[in-house]
Amino acid sequence: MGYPPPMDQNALKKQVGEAALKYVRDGMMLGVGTGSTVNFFIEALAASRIQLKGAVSSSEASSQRLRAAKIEVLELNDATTCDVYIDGADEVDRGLRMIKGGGAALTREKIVAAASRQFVCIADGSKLVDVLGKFPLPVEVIPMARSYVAREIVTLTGGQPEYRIGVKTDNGNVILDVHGLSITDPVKLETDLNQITGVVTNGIFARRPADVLLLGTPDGVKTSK
Ligand code: ABF
Repeated sequence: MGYPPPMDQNALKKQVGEAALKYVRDGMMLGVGTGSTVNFFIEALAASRIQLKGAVSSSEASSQRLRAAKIEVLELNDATTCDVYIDGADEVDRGLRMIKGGGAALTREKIVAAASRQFVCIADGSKLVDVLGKFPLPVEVIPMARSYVAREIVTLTGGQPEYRIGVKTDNGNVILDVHGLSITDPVKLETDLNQITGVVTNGIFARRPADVLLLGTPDGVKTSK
């Protein structure tokens, strides 16, 4: 084996989680997403001396971690807007459009992203793709509409929706993961899926893409804007 050993995925996530601190300043209202990369960011934030005005979180899991780090967590309705939103992705393309929702927090993530002035996406290099869709696309659905929405998704996309058994979102809904997509026009598919009655949100983040991507690679953090 060569030396130093190749960085594993967790080391790359940690690297970008720490790099994201550069976008955070004293007095900010910070939006915080969900997932293992964000957990590294929260860890770095907790160890920093940054004094936030407060944070808005996209999941109960992240809220707990923030509170454990003595960071005040506010409701978005009370915070109104966030200066910066830091979150991970399941896939991201070169136009900084993303698939998100592998952790089932897509609706709250999309709301906090929409209410934030700047979206900084943090991801390890394995998440960068030419065309979105290899990662099954999460769609949050009102429970009683599940099979109707699944049939409509097949007709609209030709993909195969799979019910994520045993998962309930923080909003009390269910998730369909759509397999077999090649998303060449993410803005259109994001819009079209939202027209199916019973869909709460879909995991394409293209209408509001990230503003900055911090990508963790063995050669260091690559920044795209
Ligand atoms: C969230 O966390 C999600 O939208 C996405 O599903 C996931 C990213 O995964 P991880 O950071 O754990 O690799 O941002």
